[in-house]
Amino acid sequence: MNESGIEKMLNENHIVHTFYTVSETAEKEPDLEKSELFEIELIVEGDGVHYIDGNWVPCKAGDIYFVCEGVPHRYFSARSEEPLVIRKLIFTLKDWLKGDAAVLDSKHYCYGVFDEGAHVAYAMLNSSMRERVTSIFDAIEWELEDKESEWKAIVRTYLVQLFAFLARYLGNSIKNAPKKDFDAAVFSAIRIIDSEFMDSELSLESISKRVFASTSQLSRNFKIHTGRLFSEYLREVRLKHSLALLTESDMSVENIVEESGFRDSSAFYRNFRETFGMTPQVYRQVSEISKKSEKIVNEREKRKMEILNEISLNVQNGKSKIVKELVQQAVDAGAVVEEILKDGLLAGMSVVGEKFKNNEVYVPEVLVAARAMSMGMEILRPLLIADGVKATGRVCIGTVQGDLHDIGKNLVKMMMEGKGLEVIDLGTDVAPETFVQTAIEQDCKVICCSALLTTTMDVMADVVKAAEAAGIRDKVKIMVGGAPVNEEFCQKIGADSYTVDAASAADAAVAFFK
Ligand code: B1M
Repeated sequence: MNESGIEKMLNENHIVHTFYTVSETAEKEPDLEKSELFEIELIVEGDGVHYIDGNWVPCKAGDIYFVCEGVPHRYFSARSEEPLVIRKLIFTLKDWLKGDAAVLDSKHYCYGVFDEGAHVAYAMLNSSMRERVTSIFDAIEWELEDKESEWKAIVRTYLVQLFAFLARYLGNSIKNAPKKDFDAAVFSAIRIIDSEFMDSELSLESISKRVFASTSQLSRNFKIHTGRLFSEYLREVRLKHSLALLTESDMSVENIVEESGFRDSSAFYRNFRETFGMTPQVYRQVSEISKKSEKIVNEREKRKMEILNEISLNVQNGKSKIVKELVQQAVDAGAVVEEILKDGLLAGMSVVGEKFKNNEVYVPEVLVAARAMSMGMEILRPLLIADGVKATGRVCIGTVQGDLHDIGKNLVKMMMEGKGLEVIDLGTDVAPETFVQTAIEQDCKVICCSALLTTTMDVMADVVKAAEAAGIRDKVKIMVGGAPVNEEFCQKIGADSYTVDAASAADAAVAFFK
């Protein structure tokens, strides 16, 4: 075989896939001399059974198999919905052995297994071994991606490494594997039931014969491995299928009985009623009603999302009046305040912010957007303020000196009021002394400072200093927040609390009064 042949073969056949046989591979690669062909297969995911040379061997992720050409073999997944994933490398031993990289020791190990006439050797790997094998496979794959120079020697080296590494674990040849494994019989029985349940003749007897087990063995092991009786499992599969037909088709009950493999209608009705506590007809009616109400809920949810999206768009376009109406509509459609804020108003504002940063919009557009957002927030205000909540404490809040951003500050204020706090709003551009003076005069236990500019956030440090200078530092808690502020900054300036958003600011303030 020439070099490009091997390259082609390795390249095309080194794939991750499920259920394949060597013979099929050989047919797909007519260039290869069949007797030269070998495979290494690593089970990457899943568990099930490997049927090889007349033997059933349970297999699981981490197992590795060497197989020579002409040995038909097949993998069965333990669960039909989770296929086994097998990484497979096909190569010719003859060609590989020709090169000097093929260290004799490792060659012997391979031959040893094949020469015994067992056709196959397998090694069970623990997780650390499995990791190594996987990494070797990865390395091979990686090498093949960029196979400019010396690729063949490198691939050989990896194979030698792999064989040398596995050699210690090759003791378990297939000859030592149990001839009939009852786990495998159970797995096979499950597969048969899953795919042939509509055959009303399917029974413990008929399946036992097919999986080479006696009825008592299969029945006992079925219970051990699945926790259920064979008959229970078969019944469940049939009922599951009938349920799907009842709810997803308009097939008559008589036809469903037939399609699901039940022997007759009375058996179906009896099983159905025992399991679901009602007749199939009633079940169908109930499911139609619940489908309808689900549809209504979905439509309502869809409409709600549409409104939130419209709110966002109208904030971006600065349409205050429309935003106000839409926020009311969102409330009426059952959206909660947090949703309206986050997915509607704030979503729109953050698009504006992004465009502002990129000079796609300018101050006037941002201002109208901000106004639209504030109008929307007005509708939410009464919803945030719980009825009859008595004020549990007094705080003062403001945006620091030099800073005119007040939307975030207003949101914090609203949330705090919603939690029953009395909030004195000092507005924007607030001097440090004003915060402190207000706290003294109005007996506020918490001072809340908001800042949106990196150039104004340092004013917060002045607020802390002013509180110290006025001798009230140990009597007030100072809370800071706003986009450029973070926990580290809070600690650096000696403030008491940083919170990332308005809701957590309100929680933190309430906690100070407990
Ligand atoms: Co100005 N602005 N802005 N702006 N503006 C920002 C902040 C900016 C990030 C835009 C950008 O470049 N992407 C940028 C700051 C850059 C920086 O310093 N790193 C910026 C700039 C540069 C400016 C000017 C300098 C622009 C100029 O004139 N060249 C100028 C400065 C004016 C001044 O203050 N002296 C300016 C002006 C304006 C407008 C007047 C046009 C308008 C403000 C209108 C108003 O507030 N009434 C405006 C707006 C609207 C923005 C953006 C687009 C939106 C801010 C906002 O309201 N967000 C903003 C970009 C952006 O953030 N994406 C931007 C929604 C609000 C709910 O969020 O305030 O962060 P926020 O509040 C959050 C949290 O931070 C937290 O809770 C809220 C969420 O629940 N939070 C606290 C806030 N305070 C808290 C206090 C707490 C706890 C949590 O405890 C006490």
